[in-house]
Amino acid sequence: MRKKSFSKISFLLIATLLLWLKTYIVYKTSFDIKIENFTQEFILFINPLSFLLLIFGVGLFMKEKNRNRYIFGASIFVTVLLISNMVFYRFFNDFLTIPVLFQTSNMGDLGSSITSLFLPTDLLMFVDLGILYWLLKKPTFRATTVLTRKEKSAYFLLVAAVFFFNLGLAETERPQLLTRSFDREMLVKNISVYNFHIYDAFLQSKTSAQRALADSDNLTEIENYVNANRKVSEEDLKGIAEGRNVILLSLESLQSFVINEKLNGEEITPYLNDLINESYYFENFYHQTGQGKTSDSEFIVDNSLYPLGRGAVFFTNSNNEYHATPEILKNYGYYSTVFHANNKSFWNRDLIYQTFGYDRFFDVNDYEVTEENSIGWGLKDIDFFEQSVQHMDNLPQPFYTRLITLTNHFPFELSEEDRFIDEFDSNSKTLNQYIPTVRYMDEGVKRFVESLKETDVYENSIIILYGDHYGISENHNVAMAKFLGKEELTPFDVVQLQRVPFIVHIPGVTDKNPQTISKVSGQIDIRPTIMSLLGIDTSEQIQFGTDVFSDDKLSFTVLRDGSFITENNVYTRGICYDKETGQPADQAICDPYMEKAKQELNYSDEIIYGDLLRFYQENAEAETETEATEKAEKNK
Ligand code: GP9
Ligand code: MN
Repeated sequence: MRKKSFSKISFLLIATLLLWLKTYIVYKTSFDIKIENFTQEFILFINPLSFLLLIFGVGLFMKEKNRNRYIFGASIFVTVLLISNMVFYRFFNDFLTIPVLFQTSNMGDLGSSITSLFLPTDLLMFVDLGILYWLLKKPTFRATTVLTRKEKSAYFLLVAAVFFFNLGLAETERPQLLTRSFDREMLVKNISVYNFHIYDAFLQSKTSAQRALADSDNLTEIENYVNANRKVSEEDLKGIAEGRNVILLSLESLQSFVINEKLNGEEITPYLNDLINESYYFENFYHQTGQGKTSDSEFIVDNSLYPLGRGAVFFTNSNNEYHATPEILKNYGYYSTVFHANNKSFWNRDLIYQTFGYDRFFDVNDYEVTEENSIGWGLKDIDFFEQSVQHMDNLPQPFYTRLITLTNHFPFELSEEDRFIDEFDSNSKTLNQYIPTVRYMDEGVKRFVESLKETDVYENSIIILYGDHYGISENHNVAMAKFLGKEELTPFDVVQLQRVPFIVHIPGVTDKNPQTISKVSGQIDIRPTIMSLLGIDTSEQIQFGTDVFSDDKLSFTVLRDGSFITENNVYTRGICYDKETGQPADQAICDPYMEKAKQELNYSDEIIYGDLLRFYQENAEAETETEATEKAEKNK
């Protein structure tokens, strides 16, 4: 655009500049956004620009007189949005979302203190508006001429260019930013607080529409399906752990191929191998996560529903009605917590844990995190476990808790002093480094269980360990083939690599009679198994899994991409494989399970998209309130 064009929009440009600087100053002074390098700082700096140019640019379609007034009005709007986030952040250490605005419990906390959250320095937020108002009155800035069509097109092309430049840069820093790794801080850091609100509004309207179209009839059919597939047989272990604490260890990126495996003569998971000899170990257990990775595994474990095929359900449907394990266990006197030394808003955990009925989330702020005890994603596992045990000692019992490890996370970084085993030697740095970080996590688990044994918690608990999802993606198939001593990996091998360890350790029970169980199962079965061990009847709950100790449990599980595994076969990418040979088998063998696999995923999706559990009648519960209260009394 030529000089003349610029003078036509000088008021717009000044407004943009002022709001841009103001936003950046707010970023640096009011929010705690972690910056790791210069590129990230640069992204943070430029990210408000595209939105500001866009919102002010709407004014270019207005008549001369209205244009600058509109821009001034928009500046007020943007300022109010910014102040709202500042004030909200002061209290919750988080950014505003639409669901949160309607979450009464959150707002109740704010309540009367809202006025005290304003600081005198907040008045500085209006300084630029004062300047703009003054300029608005000045004849020099009066927008007298309209922009030509060409000039307008050039303007919006420039806005788009700025936006895509920003997004492109952000994607290199944080791949799959919008679909996979979701964290509000990460989004604000990369695409600006404003574009984050647009994204939030878009998702909100999508879920609202899907919810509005659903009714209770949709649930009846699903209930019939779930009831028809329910296994009701009594089995030995039912109620064996009644009243005990439940300690779940979510082991980051741990796959089964490292279990009982050696590198250069050294065991990769020496402690887990020992623990397996005192536990029930499931060698054909699969993760069922999608894009939501760790959060998806948490969702499955707490609900026995499948995660979504796209996006992370923790984020897309956090306001749904669920009947998660903490909520059910509350009736039995249980106190529920999660321990995870990361940002509480990562994967929207802070909000969805409330929805699930957790009593307490020990997030990064509950831990002593220093330069020395951190690596990669944050607090090292050994320190995490050490500090968690201290918190755990003070929990009211019985409790239901999950500890989520972090060190064995891509890119699998480790400091020299924590390397207890060699790296693997292949063309994949990822797989090479994975081995020592797995070994380190194994050491963390060992110390955790050992220090637990020193408290009175151990004897009165059951410990359940599982891998949350794969750690080595298909991009490393060549290196993986080398590790497994195979020529190359077929789709069959890739499915078999989705096996993650599942270990059930019941002190006083499994140490006397350890077992390795080959039946096919998956994360979806964890909740029904826990409930059965605790002797809690969930026969009226809508869940897709089955107690793995039930004799009637089918040797079958379905992965989120529609692949499924049976006793003798693996079905993936349209081919039915024979497990024994790894070769394609007659399609007809897989046929009987095809419909079931599809139906399970579809029904689960329907429940989530339609928020169908809100229609579910809890009064049909098998155990009456009084029975539950009696048990709760006994558990105390
Ligand atoms: C983040 C941790 C890792 O808090 O759970 O998440 P992931 O990337 O594995 O889903
Ligand atoms: Mn994970």
